[in-house]
Amino acid sequence: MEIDDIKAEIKGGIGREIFLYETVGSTNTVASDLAEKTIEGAVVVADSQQKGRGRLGRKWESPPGVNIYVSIILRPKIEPKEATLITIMAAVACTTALRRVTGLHVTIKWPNDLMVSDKKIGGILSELKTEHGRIIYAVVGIGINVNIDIDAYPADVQEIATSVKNETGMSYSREVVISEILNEIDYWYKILNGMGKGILLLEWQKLTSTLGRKVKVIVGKETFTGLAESIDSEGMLILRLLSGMLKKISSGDLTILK
Ligand code: BT5
Repeated sequence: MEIDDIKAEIKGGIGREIFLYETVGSTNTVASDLAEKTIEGAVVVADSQQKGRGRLGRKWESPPGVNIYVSIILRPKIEPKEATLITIMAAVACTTALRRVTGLHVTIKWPNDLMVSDKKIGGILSELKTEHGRIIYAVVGIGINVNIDIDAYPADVQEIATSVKNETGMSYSREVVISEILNEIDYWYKILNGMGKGILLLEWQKLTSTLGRKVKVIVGKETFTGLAESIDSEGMLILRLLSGMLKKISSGDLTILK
């Protein structure tokens, strides 16, 4: 990975500072450690991760030489209860960038999955530090399967995952994909921080494959089934339960039912 090839294409504040590592535990952990010592928009990139993380302590497969593992340090001017909007913002940015570079019909599965057809091509892990009810910083971690041959993953991940190479038959420059993502985040982050929450949510609705579908959402020990009607102004999913009642869900594991 060539840091100069990424930097040459950076247009705004996101990625003005880039920390590149051969390998780390998790780029999110490195970014959290740096967050209060560096500028907003600083980015951690690693070629591989030893302890790549998904949500709820799940493992993120992070082999070297083929994929994207980046974390971005932000200080969003939003309330902690709106934190899902950070993931919504990153998902819109990644989907737009991936569609443009690869031509693939990437869609967003609420809340944090990047999908091609019904396979996961990437995921987002947003983590927050809050104090006295305010966000001190947010770290947005992005993992994208670019040039990996999916057969190289364990069987359970092979079943649910895909990569840009698996879908297109071609290899792509990770530097190009990273710089496009960072430039899109620069664009959408300004909108989120400005008065543009409504614009962001509208764009998300255009790019999601979740709304209007019958879904199952697992939240801790509970499972809810219903129609995914909309997301609210905080990024919460609004589900029309079979009983006809509405249920707001702030995060969970969502499966689209046939
Ligand atoms: C996610 O979690 O999808 C968030 C993934 C975020 C990864 C990035 S990489 C850079 C940064 N540093 C980190 O340590 N993390 C972030 P979740 O929705 O919980 O999905 C996790 C599940 O996805 C796992 O339990 C597997 O089933 C599956 N999975 C694991 N590795 C995968 C991969 N490489 N591609 C697709 N699916 C994968």
